[in-house]
Amino acid sequence: MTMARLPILRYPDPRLHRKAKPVAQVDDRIRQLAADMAETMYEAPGIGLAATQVDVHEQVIVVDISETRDQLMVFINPVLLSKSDSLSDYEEGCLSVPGVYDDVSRPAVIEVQALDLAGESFVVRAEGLLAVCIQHEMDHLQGKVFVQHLSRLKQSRIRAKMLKQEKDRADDPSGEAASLAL
Ligand code: QAP
Ligand code: CO
Repeated sequence: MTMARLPILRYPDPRLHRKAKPVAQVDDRIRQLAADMAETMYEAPGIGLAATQVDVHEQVIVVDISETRDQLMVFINPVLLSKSDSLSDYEEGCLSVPGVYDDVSRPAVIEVQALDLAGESFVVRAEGLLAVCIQHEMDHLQGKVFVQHLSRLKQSRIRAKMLKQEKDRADDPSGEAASLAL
């Protein structure tokens, strides 16, 4: 299977707010999507990516929080079975919001059921960074970006920062020349 890097949507792209549909069948098309998403995540580099971020509105998530970058987890049609009452804060970031990091409070422990690449159901209990990452990526499938957990003031500052970044990239002729030279 040959893998490809996919373009990542950047906040405030309205397509990040679309709600993903369940995968009807775990077939080669979905396995290819997951492989391409993994390639895109590893190259970024990142620890999690949702299909929504590559403009595919189906319920697929890839996660790898290992230091060695060889513990890929794929969640298809993930469902939250349970969440702890206790919350925990973590400074999150997102490949769709580059350069922005802020604390988000979420349930500390979760239980998630999903399908794997063979279409088999599995359940995972997660805590710590894995719990944060799975919840962050499941939010993407609902059309929610982590900045939406922050205050309206912070959201409008982040939006302005991202729009300026986008403008600066468009105005930069060297970036253009560099990509044309490839
Ligand atoms: C979600 O995020 C996450 O701003 C995955 O310049 C993040 O992989 C879950 C990244 C934190 C739990 C904790 C962000 C890369 C990667 C950036 C990512 C950047 C380069 C984010
Ligand atoms: Co994200």
